[in-house]
Amino acid sequence: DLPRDWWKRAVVYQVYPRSFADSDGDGVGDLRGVISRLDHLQRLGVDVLWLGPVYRSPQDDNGYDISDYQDVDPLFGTLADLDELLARAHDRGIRVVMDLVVNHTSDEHPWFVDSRSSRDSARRDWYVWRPPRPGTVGGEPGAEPTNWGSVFSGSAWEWDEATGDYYLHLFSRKQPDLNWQNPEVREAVYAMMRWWLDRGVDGFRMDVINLIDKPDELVDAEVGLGDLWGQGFPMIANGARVHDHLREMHEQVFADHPRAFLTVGEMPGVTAERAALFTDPARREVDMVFQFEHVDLGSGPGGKFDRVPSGMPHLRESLMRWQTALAETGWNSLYWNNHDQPRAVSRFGDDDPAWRERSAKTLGTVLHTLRGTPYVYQGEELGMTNAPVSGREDLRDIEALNYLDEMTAAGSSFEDLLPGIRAVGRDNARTPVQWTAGRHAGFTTGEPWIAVNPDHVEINAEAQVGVEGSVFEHYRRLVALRHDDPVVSHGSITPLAMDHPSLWAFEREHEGVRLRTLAAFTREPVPVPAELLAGWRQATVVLATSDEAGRSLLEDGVLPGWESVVLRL
Ligand code: TEU
Repeated sequence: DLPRDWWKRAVVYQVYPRSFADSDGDGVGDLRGVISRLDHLQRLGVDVLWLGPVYRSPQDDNGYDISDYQDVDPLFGTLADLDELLARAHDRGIRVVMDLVVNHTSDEHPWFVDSRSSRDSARRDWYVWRPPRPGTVGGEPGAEPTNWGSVFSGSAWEWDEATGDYYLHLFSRKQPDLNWQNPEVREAVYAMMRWWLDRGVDGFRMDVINLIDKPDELVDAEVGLGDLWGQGFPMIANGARVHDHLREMHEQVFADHPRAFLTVGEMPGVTAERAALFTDPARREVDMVFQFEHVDLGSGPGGKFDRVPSGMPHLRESLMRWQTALAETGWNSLYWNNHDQPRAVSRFGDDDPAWRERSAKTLGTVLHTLRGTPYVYQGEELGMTNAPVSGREDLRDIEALNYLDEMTAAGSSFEDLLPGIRAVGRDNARTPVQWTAGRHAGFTTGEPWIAVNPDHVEINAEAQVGVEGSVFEHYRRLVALRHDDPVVSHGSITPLAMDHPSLWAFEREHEGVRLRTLAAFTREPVPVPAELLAGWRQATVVLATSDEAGRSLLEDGVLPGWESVVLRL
């Protein structure tokens, strides 16, 4: 029998199926590919596999546009393959959490097809329909019910000529937003969730779940300087009724179930104060949330592709504030990257070949010794880097492609837009997992749907698994440490030296056991302030990025560049 909060000792591994492993040579990763690589996850020691969307989908947004919640897309395999994945993962003690994408469906989902068929459709109210702005002609520019832009460029409203109304789509026009105020919608979603739990699924990662509460009145948003559209997102995110819906979902889906689950809500724009409410166990909403504060650092006034400088102190300030805010009530999820974010080592570390391994390991050290449940995104455990994008033809992601088209139409040049795309484009993390140094990195025998990173000849699983000193072996130790040492899973957290420009340090404590993490976020050796080592010279080195780093810290009080050490007293 699992304790309800079993995930406090767990590490989650995120699989983005399209880019993980291809079993049939069509160039797209699939479920049998995932099954064939379960050894890798077991070797790493992770407890949970979060499987990105494999449901039936037109793939407008790589499966985040679902046309059948209760079937597998042929691109990825069959329901029988999924059942087998569940069984094989469970055999190895790995639980499986599925993506739950219910803020929106595909426009090809039968619910939407029905909804758009007529104003009198029984499902008309399942989506967010509005008439053209008063005094305008529907379908013409400016007639949209509000001035909101979609996350993927263009208006957030699509004109439906047949019925004369607009429907809301915060993401692509093939991702119409569901109306969660309609109880039938909620019932249908809960029934679908129960169906998956009965099939053996161990929980859900809930896509943009804090966007489900649309205000009753939708009004124009302020348009930023140089922006083409108003920002509807902040007007919608984190509505008060999200709490009600999540509580109802918990009651209807999870509460009376004999098994224990993991639920994590993806919540752009959530504050630490609200997250403490969402994750307060007494409120029975979700176990943890994915917050966006630390990955939104570096976004300028023009949005995510408009980059402004942001260094380690910013990142540390943000994450440590979240550590403190959720110290008493609630729980943090911890992540450096995922399928929407650039690669951790390229963004927060230093992917120059001379520093790549050290900084990748140091990022792992910090994340995995913080308080919360760590998530490893596929390839992060190998220190995979950003994709080398040089032309439009290298891109696959709807967000980047639409943005390029919209901005170039408005007069920007491709060359001016490229640095932003290179820095934070989502394709960075979507290149295939690098299994070997061989052809297409061992990902597929066919032509991959997106180019394999040429650095696979250096960075790949074969070169690292079981090899002392590799990024993989370091991650393996970090995962084991969380399982073995209650101070890592349950200890309190105290930030240290918060004004230091390049040293990230903190202490954990549990039942008299103390752990200190010291990490250098720079190429230069970092002399550690004496007070941080006072009383710690006799400490045990639990883990370090190299033997030399541990020795240098305890004997000379210096951390070599980009190295990190975890001490125990
Ligand atoms: O992402 C939600 C989200 O708001 C952002 O991460 C967004 O995708 C983008 O990166 C903003 O620049 C989730 C999924 O993780 C993402 O893959 C989907 O495209 C999106 O929802 C829609 O379902």
